[in-house]
Amino acid sequence: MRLFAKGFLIAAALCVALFAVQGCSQNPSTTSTTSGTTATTPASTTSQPGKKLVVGFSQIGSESDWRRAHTKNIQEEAAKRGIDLRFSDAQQKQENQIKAIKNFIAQKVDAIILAPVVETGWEPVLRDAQRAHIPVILSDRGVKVSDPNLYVTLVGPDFVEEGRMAGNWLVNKVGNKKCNIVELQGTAGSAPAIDRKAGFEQAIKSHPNLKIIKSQTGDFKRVTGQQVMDAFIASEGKNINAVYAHNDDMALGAIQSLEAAGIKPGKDVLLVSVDGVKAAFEAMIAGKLNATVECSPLLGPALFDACDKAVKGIKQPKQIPNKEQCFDQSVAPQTIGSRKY
Ligand code: GZL
Repeated sequence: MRLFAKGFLIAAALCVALFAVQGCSQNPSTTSTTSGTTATTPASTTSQPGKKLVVGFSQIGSESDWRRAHTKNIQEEAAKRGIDLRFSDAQQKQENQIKAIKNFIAQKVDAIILAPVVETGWEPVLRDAQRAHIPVILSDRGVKVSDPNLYVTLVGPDFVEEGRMAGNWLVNKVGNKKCNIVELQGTAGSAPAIDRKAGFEQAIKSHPNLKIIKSQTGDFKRVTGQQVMDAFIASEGKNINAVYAHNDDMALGAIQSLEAAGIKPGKDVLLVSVDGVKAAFEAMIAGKLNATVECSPLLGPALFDACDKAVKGIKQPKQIPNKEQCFDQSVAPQTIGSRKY
């Protein structure tokens, strides 16, 4: 019996020792090689034929639901395509975007996507990219440059048309009634703020009963939109008949401000905005927002198609716009289910 016990103990000890060795080499990230040494390889190695596209993306920030949806869509699309995306969030500061672009050039990326916070001040850094033979694709906002060859194309909408659609909706809604409008502008100097203002003014120009009585930037942010609306109510009070907000986030801030002042948004004061984010549809269903003009942030596929073509030297149009439409309370309930951002 004693001999058996001894043998059993030795066998058990051998099993433990063997398991310990095996346990280490069973580590999923370690594979044993014929020479007996172990080569550590990452758990999911990708051995893609050819080179991965490396794209630097200078994003403005995360100031709105639209911007956050835009970032998410681009990151997801890059992952789907196996693109090495170098992402930089500029916190809405142009100097941070310029620094990011210089870093992308130093990293010798294949292409740069730039969502420019404002229209001007890009010439020098775009020339740096041109000298480095790195194509620049603009996302959602345009730039003012002396040489249009400093960027390949703009994947983005017609902001003037978006402003016109918002203005036309309000013109049709108020008919001949007096309509004093307060305007919450987007980021000062940005293409959407400049062009959405221009388009809206074009639409109301021939309707003297509609008048913009106050206009100020809310920087595309909900909190700032609320603060500016507080100031508008303090100075204009019941004289306000409508709010035109350059994006839904500021409109939602204005709604909070109106409610705090005991004014019924969507009823006592009409509200029309731009973007078409889900929260805007929820506000329309609640009767607090009257209309929103769509401006899709889901630009990832078109942006990376443009990058692919740019690195292959395929000629592209200077702008690749989206198809957009205006949604109001009458269609919000049956539309919200299909919204993708
Ligand atoms: C429009 C985009 C604007 C959105 C805002 O393409 O640049 O910036 O309308 C966002 O919500 O902040």
